[in-house]
Amino acid sequence: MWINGVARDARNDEVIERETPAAKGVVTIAPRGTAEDAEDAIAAAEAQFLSGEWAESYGGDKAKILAGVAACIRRDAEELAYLETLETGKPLKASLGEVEGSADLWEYASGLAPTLHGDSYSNLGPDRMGMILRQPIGVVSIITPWNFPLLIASERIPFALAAGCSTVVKPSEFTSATTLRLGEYLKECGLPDGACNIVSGHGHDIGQVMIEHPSVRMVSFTGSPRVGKIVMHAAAETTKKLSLELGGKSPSVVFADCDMEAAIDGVLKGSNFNAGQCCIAGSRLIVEDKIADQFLEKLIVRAQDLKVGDPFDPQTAIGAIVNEAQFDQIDRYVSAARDSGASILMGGEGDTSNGLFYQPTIIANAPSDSPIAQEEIFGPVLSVFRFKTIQEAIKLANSTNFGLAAYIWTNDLNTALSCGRRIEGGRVWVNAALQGIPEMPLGGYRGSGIGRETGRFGVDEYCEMKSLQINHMPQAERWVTTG
Ligand code: TXE
Repeated sequence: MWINGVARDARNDEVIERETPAAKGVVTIAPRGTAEDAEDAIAAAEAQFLSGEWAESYGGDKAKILAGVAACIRRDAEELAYLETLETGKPLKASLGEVEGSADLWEYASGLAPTLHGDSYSNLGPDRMGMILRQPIGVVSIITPWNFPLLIASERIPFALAAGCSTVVKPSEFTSATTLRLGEYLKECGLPDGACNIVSGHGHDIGQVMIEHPSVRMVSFTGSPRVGKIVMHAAAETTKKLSLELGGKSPSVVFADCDMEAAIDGVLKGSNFNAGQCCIAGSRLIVEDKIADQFLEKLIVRAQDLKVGDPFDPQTAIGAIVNEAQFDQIDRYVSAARDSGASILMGGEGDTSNGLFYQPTIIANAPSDSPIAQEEIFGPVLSVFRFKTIQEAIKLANSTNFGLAAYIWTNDLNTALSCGRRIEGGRVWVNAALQGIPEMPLGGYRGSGIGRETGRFGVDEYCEMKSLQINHMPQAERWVTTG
C-alpha cells in the first residue's frame, strides 16, 4: 500500500489472495489494510494538504507529474493489462483498451491543472472589487469497484489531484493490483508524499473510516446502490460532499429507420461488454414494434457468434464473471424471470467447471415492472421491450429508478434530438455504444448517483468556490453611526 509516499504492508501483515475467476489459482496478493492503516493514510493526506506543498503548487508543475503518470501507464501497458485480466477475468484486448483509456484520462486531467481559474468583478463600484477563487476541497476519499479498476480510478484520482486535493484511495478487494501500481508511478514522477495514499482492503474493514473521518471533506464512491446509501448516511454525520456513481439499467432504443447492422452490433456490445458488468451496460433493448421480430432474429444469430471463455484467447468476446456472488446474482435474476413466465430467447446458462462464465442471454416478455426489467443484474443479460411511438419509447426508457446512460439508434435527426433531450441519463449516445472519452463528463440521474466525473467539470467536483470581496478605498458610510 502507499501511505505518505512509502510502500508498506498492512499493520497486522494480513493479506488478500485473489484467485482469478477465469480459471483456478491465486494470481495476486495485496495487503489487507486495517482501519488504523486508513487512519494513517488520512493523517498523511491531511498533513500534506495543510502544508500546501501540493495544493498550492504551480498548476504547470502539477501537470508535469500527472502527464508523467500517463507516460508510465503507456510504458507498462501490457503488464497492466495482464494484471487487469488476471484479476477481473476480462478479455486481454479489453484490458489493453482500458489501460489506453486510463492513460488518456491522466493526460487530459494534466492539461486541466494549469487552466484552473476563478473569476473576477471590477464593475462592483469604484471602491469595491470581487474575486471568485476556485480552491481544492481538501482530503478526498476515493472508493472504487472491480469492474474497470484502473479506468475508474483514473476517472477520479488525476482530477482530484489536478484540483490540488490530497487523496486516500481504496480499490476493490478483488482488484487492487493496477491501482497500487499508480502509487508507484506517482512516486516515480515526483508527487509530494501524502498527496495520494492507496490503501488496499475490504470495504467493511476500512470503508467506514474513510467515509466518517472528520478530516475527510469529500467522498467519491463508485459501487452498489446498497453501499452508496451506507455512504450517504455515514457522510451525513460530518456533512461531507459526495460524488456517487451507483450503476444503471440503461436502455438501447432502436428505431425502425436505424442502420440495422450497426444497431445490432451496438446493442450486443452494450449488453455484453465486460460480460455486462458495466455501470453503463445497455441492459434493456427497447425496439420499435415494426422491426422487432426481424431485429431480434438477426441479433440472436450474431449473439451466437460471441465467444465466451479464456480471456487470453484473442477470439474471446466475453470473459469471466468477477466472483461467485456476482455469478449467483446473475443466475438468480435469470431463474426468477424464467419462473415468472418470461421467454429466454437465448442463453440463460452459466458454466462453473473451470472459472465463472455466463452465456449471453436475451429475455423477452418480462413485465416492465419486474426485477429483470428494473434492477441492475451486472451480467450479459439483455431484456427486450417493444414500442410503437416515440413517446412510448421515451417513457419506457425513463421507467426505472436509474438514469446513467442511454443509446439511441436512428438516422432521423428529429428523433435523435427529441430522445437525446428527454431521456434521463448522464451520458446519451446516438448511433454509438460505450465510447467514453475524457472530455465528456459522466454521472447519473436519480438512483444512479450524484455529481459528475471527468471532462472539465470533473475537476470542479473537487473544488470549493470562494467569493473574496475587497473594499479598496476608505469607506465614507458607516453602518453604525455615532452621536
Ligand atoms: O459492490 P460494493 P459489489 C453494482 C452491481 C453489482 C453490485 C454489487 O450491480 O452487482 O453493485 O457489487 C467498497 N463502506 N456495482 O458488492 O460492495 C468495496 O470494498 C465503504 C455497480 O462488489 O458496493 C469496493 O471497493 N466501502 C458499480 C466498493 O465499495 C465499502 C460497480 C464497491 O463494492 C463498503 C460495482 C462499506 N461499508 C458494482 N462495503 C458501478 N457503478 O459501476 C463495500 N465497500
